Amino acid sequence: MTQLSNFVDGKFVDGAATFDKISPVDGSLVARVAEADEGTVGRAVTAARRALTGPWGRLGVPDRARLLRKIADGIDNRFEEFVAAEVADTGKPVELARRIDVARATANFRSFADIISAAGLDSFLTDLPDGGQALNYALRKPLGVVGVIVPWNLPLLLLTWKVAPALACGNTVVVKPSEETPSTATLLAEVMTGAGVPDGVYNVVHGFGPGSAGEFLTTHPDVDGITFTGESGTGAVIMRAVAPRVRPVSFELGGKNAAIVFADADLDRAIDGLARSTFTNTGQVCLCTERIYVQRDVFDEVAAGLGERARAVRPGRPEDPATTTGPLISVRHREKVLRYYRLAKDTGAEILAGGSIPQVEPALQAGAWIEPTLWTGLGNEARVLREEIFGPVAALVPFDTAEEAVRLANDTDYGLAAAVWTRDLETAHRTAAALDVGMAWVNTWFLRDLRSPFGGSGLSGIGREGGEHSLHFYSEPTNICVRL
Ligand code: NAD
Ligand code: 6OD
Repeated sequence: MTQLSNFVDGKFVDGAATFDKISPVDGSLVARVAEADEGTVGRAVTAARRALTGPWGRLGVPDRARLLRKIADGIDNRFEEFVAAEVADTGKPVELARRIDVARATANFRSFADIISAAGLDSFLTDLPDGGQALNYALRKPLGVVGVIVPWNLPLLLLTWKVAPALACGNTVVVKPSEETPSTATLLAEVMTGAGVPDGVYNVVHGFGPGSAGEFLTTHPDVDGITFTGESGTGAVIMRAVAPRVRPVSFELGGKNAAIVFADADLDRAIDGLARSTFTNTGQVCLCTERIYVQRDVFDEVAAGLGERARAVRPGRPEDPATTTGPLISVRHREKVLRYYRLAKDTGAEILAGGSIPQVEPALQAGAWIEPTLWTGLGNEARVLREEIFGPVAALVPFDTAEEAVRLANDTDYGLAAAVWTRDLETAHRTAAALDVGMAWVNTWFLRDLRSPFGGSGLSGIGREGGEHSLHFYSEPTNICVRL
């Protein structure tokens, strides 16, 4: 059985208490994890503060970029170990972990090495009323000690999406991975050491939220900013925790994402895209579609095609090449998703596919398996169309005009992502621009250029990360004005 420790000031340290990480595949024990108490979190923050003024603080951009590339190489050298650790924690198919989670982790480090190397800063030559001039130029300074709190759905991808730009800008980090996925953040500590990242720059504290490492980190007086990905409700709690010290936050929160399918769309392509956007990672991606608005003329065709795709999803062991879906992250999360399945039925939904727990081999029955599910017959007033479920599930609703589709899609408290399926160029651009979301796709889903802004509005978050947008959060410019 694997034992996982906290990582503080370049050393692995245990805590007074431990907790068990349970496999969502079969209910077995994956790891016993050292929980960081308040003292351990405090020591991690102190180490991170000290490291800011040590050798790390004296590195210039080219040296930091070189280190980021070495970290990416270090992950690549142990690629299959990272895949195995991510799969053990989440139960996702091995192929998915290879193609998305671990591949994106290395891409995050390499791309932020490039982005910081190319980043400029403002400078202005100002003409003064007396005929003189002043030179204004801005310097980029790190924010300082950054608390990084991440969820369990794409653990290493989301962690490196924040740690890479934070280090690129010269910060030090204290990372709190999800209690459900402690493994890859811990493995990354070994890679950091191997790459030559100085002690105290990357620290990991394990534990839960309230009364545990999450709360100790967000309430610590010496943390300069918090970057958080997780539920909107947790974001609100963290906002209150940092408010007395007026610390900056970057929040990537929940979604209730819509897809709009126009009658002129390439329907095979749209159905394929909808199946991916609804069922990928067992629906546990913040960008997943949970509301599908379909133009009335093609509603039956799309419903039939997507229903077929839902029934074709194959649950099974992550390493089996025939497996196309893993379980949910935990039996506890499955209880939440099943509550929504029951609620939809009680609200009068027609069940197009799924709705319950699938048949799996006896050895997997203690796992968190769930059927991909589709509903019709409900409108936006139903709770299952308003609240984030975070499972492989969507409701299909018909519409007649483009205006109605946009109104329905925007009728939500969330504002993260949406997808538009159409062959008509004007419809595509007009609809995408009218959607109140941080990210809209046309005839695709999940495609990302790491330089583009990522984030949402409303309950979906505060701020944008990605490319230069990340640099804005992870650095503090100082403007210097020189009278010439
Ligand atoms: P969560 O909010 O329960 O937990 C996320 C992290 O916060 C975990 O590490 C957890 O231990 C910690 N945490 C919980 N309570 C805390 C507290 N009071 N103080 C400090 N830390 C605390 O979310 P989850 O269930 O792990 O992840 C699923 C959620 O994440 C979904 O809502 C999903 O939409 C969202 N998500 C959003 C994005 C995005 O980019 N917008 C990406 C992935 C996931
Ligand atoms: O692609 C990304 O960078 C990103 N942040 C994806 C988030 C997925 C949410 O679950």
